Amino acid sequence: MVSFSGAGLSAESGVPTFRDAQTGGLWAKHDPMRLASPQGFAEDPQLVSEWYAHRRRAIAEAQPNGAHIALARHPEMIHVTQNVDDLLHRAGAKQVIQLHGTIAADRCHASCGYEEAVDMTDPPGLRHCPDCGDQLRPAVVWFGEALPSSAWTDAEQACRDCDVLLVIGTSAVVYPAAGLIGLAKSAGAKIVIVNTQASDASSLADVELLGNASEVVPALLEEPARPR
Ligand code: BJW
Ligand code: ZN
Repeated sequence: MVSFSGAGLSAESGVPTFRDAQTGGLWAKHDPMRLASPQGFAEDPQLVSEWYAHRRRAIAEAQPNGAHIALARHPEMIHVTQNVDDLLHRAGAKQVIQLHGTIAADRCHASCGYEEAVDMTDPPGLRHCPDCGDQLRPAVVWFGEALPSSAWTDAEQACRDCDVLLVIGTSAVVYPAAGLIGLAKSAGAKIVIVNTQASDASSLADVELLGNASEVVPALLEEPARPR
């Protein structure tokens, strides 16, 4: 079994999902789709930097929920995630593939190769690359940018090889990541979806379980009680 997760996995830890992020709060008037793009960064780097600082602090305060913990209890599982948070790692998961990078590091916007971990509790503001002088930016994948090639290759392999793809908390609208569900299905895997509502992947589901990830995933993965 391989898991393929999105923002819904971390929602109950208090990390807002991408497509619900506009409901209320300080950042309600800003479109996350715009902020998470090279165009948004070019237009207003200070705004994008402040948005990431806000999210980094929120993630630093968040704790893994029951779904992260249940997934991490299966060391044989590969976890392909679109999430940039570190909650699967903090739950103890070892095999995590982050398709959209990590919010826990900054990298050089000019792709000179410079990358450094950031303090999530006290995130830095705008800074320049010590190697080439370009701007540093979060080590995440923005719209229009290529996914890290080794993460993508490993994720494709995992999805081709699995018997069951457990799809958790994703709207399945962002590509190429969402295409992994169809890839797994074409390769013969059963598709099990956990989401609070129907998603763009619903038509591919062999089993669709509607509910909160923190309740459904532990119930699904827990060891059956042994007869005495
Ligand atoms: C619960 C729950 C609970 C809630 N329990 N469930 C037209 C067609 C196809 C593709 C394109 C197109 N036009 C443009 C594109 C390409 C574009 C794309 O896909 N756009 C679509 C929006 C149309 N893709 C790209 O640009 C990608 N790159 C690319 O294509 O490169 C080409 C290239 C090749 C070679 C060289 C150069 C370029 C890159 C995509 C990067 C996405 N990045 C983001 C931001 C990351 C950084 C950050 O976080 O700041 O990744 S966008 C955002 O969406 C984030 C997420 O990982 C991603 C997916 O969202 P996710 O996780 O599904 O979240 P939500 O909010 O959408 O859904 C949450 C779900 O949870 C919902 O279903 C809820 O119901 C559910 N839920 N609570 C269970 N408690
Ligand atoms: Zn650089």
